[in-house]
Amino acid sequence: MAEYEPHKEDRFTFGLWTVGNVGRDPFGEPVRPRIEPARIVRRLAALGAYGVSLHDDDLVPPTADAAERRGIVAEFRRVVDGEGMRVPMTTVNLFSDPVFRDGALTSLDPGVRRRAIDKARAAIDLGVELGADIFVLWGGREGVETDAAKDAREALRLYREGINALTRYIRDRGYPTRIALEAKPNEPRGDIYLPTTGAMLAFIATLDDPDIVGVNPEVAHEKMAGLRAAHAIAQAQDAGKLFHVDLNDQHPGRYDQDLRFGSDDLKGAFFVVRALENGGYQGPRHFDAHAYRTEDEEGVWEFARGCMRTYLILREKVRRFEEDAEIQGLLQEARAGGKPRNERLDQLLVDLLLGVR
Ligand code: GLT
Ligand code: MN
Ligand code: MN
Repeated sequence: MAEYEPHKEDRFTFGLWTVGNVGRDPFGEPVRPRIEPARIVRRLAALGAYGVSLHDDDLVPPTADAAERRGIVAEFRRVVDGEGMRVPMTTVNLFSDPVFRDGALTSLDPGVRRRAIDKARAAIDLGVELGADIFVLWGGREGVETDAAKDAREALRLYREGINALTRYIRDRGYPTRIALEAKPNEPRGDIYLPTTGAMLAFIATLDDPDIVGVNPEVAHEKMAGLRAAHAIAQAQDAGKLFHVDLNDQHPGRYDQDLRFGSDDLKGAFFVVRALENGGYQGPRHFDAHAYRTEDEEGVWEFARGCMRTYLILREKVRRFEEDAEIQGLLQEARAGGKPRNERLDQLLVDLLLGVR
């Protein structure tokens, strides 16, 4: 149906690493070839997306020298601009290089910490070159398998020093960049420090320059922790800290799945969309997910279309929820001190979502 066609003003973005995911998992090799960044930009533009995000290494191989880097970035910019696309966010890969295997910003080794900060600074520079004003920081390796190896308070102190070094860099350069911290409870580490959005929010208050640091809640990561993603988003909004969002899905209690948005839990996804749409969130609706490992490239674009389509359908359901006389009447009654009719309310929502209302 044409009414669920995405358009640029819907502000849908995808990481290069998401549609570019080759389907490798801990037990199996890639199942589809890498898609070149320029092709990703062109195909997503044709599907109605607003832009792309990227890790430093998704675009520029870590082995590239300065001249190669300049060429790659200039050519990428040409394609992005030519397609009327944007790069609102960049991030840094502080997890693939074996040097970061026991932490990057929280490594006990000062040389490793310096490398992590240098790499993050270069990724911030890259973002500024590409017009991004959000820098996501996901501390994938900032954790432990055994607390015998690191004291959690020392790790938090090191983490804070690292982020303080980055905000200083942003201020010194006069960049417009704001940092969005992304929480995840585990994987690839046994335990990752600051495992939830709520923990990140408390930590931000301890930084030197908290104004330019917020959060990037990810639906799947909150679900991995057994939590409700829409509540994490609400708390971030309440704190004025919802700088970015990662939309996807997850079967609770599993490994990190990064499933297509809304594919596991439509009701949970409905409340995520409602929080974003009603809460004044103006940033990108960013999908951090990937196609099933069964898929070839055609399946990847089917996946991308599905993420956006589901969001738009749910956005329409939100509008209907807010305009539904019976639903709103029951809410009014509750606010006026009437008895709760939560069973009725929830069934009305279920009817709405199942398309019979
Ligand atoms: C990685 C992770 C994501 C993060 C990305 C940004 S990388 O795919 O699982 O949740 O947002 O570093
Ligand atoms: Mn994830
Ligand atoms: Mn993410």
